[in-house]
Amino acid sequence: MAEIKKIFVPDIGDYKDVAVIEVAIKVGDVVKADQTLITLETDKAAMDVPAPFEGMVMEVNVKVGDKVSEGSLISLVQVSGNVAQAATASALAASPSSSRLPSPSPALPSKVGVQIDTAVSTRAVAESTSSLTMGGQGVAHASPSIRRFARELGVNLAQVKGSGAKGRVTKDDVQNFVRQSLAQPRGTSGGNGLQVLASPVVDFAKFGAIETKPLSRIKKISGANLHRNWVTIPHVTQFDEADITEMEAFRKELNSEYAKQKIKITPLAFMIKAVVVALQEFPEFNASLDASGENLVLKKYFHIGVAVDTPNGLMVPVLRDADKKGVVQLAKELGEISARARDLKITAADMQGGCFSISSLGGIGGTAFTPIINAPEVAILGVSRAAIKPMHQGETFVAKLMLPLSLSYDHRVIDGAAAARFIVFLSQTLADVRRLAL
Ligand code: CAO
Repeated sequence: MAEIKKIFVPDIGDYKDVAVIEVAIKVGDVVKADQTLITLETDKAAMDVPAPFEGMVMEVNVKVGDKVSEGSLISLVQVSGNVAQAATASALAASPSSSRLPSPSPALPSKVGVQIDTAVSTRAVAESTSSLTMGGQGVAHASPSIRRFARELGVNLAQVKGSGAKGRVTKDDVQNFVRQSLAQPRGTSGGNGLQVLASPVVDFAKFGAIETKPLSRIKKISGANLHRNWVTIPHVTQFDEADITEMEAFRKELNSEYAKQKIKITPLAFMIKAVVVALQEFPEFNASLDASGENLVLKKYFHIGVAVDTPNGLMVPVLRDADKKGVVQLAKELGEISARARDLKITAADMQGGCFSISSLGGIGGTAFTPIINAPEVAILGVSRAAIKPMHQGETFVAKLMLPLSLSYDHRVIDGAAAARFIVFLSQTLADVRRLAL
């Protein structure tokens, strides 16, 4: 024998038109006595309205955002057989005109739901009032204050394991849940296939002697930026070699000429100038994505960042208006700004406003590397050590000084073909320094 009963909003004190902030049931759910049906929120507190008896939900008559008062209809619930007798014996006795319906299949609840009796409502309301102050959501049971606390922290209580009486979620449970979530590696995200394993925690001392040294402040800051850029920008690196045989001869001439002025002209000064010429030819490399990620901001100025290796870590000061300066002036400024970076005399402003960065490891060695883009820039040039190589020319091999270039670019903005054109243009410019004057 089954019976359809109405559940109304019980006595909620002096409150009227209270907002429904959560609906924890749907048609077809089997709810247990005391299980939360809905949560109401006044300006002072959140209140759960629990089911006064066990049964199957036939209709849900409220939705999130509705305003309800005492007596508003929440749901129609079918109470069947022994459950009804045990849970609501007195309600049945007081409702002689209750509809007695055959047990519906879950697929037909709405059909059955229209044949209800209004006379049971008062008793249902009275029963639900008794346990109004405590409630639960699905398997998560928690007091209104804990539910509010969890809501404020954005915690879905259904994911929190309760350690209190009868599995109720406590404040500690919510706090522990938040702690554990924060301890997860950054960048972890569910549902999009990108799952990052937590780094293994190893007791290195088990394997031999160790010493722990804190990272420098600069390393911590640059590390966080490098990590963000590495995981958020789809990088591709394009390689090439530039024939700088002539450039090197010219550089040496200039170098001896300016030695008395204590200006050291390294290949990097030529590189800065050549990069500016290439940026003028390919404006999408002198650009950034805007905050929406849907527009490219093209810059009409040419500020070039240069990675400087300092004892405290990597810094990238910016040489401004490189298009308006000659190679000698750029060499002079490069010497000054890298010295200031090494002496930690550089300011935050010195490192802002860059359009494109160059990272030169040519003074140290190596044949190629894959530099990380300095966001919000869209490309970076890595320079490795020049070496003399036999290059095929006409019918023979000729010794040439070849400079390895590595161009990393943001593939969201720059196509592979454009990157190849950029680096070929750059190589040609370096191979014929007269082009720097164009
Ligand atoms: N091929 C061959 N020789 C090169 C060269 C190259 N690509 N680049 C520089 N050299 C030579 C210079 O001519 C100089 O030779 P001399 O002492 O005989 O005159 C020597 O190498 C040292 O140059 P330098 O490193 O002092 O000067 P620079 O202008 O090339 O670089 C600076 C300046 C500040 C960029 C550099 O000192 C530096 O810090 N480089 C490291 C950048 C870095 O860490 N990048 C990695 C970032 S990503 O992790």
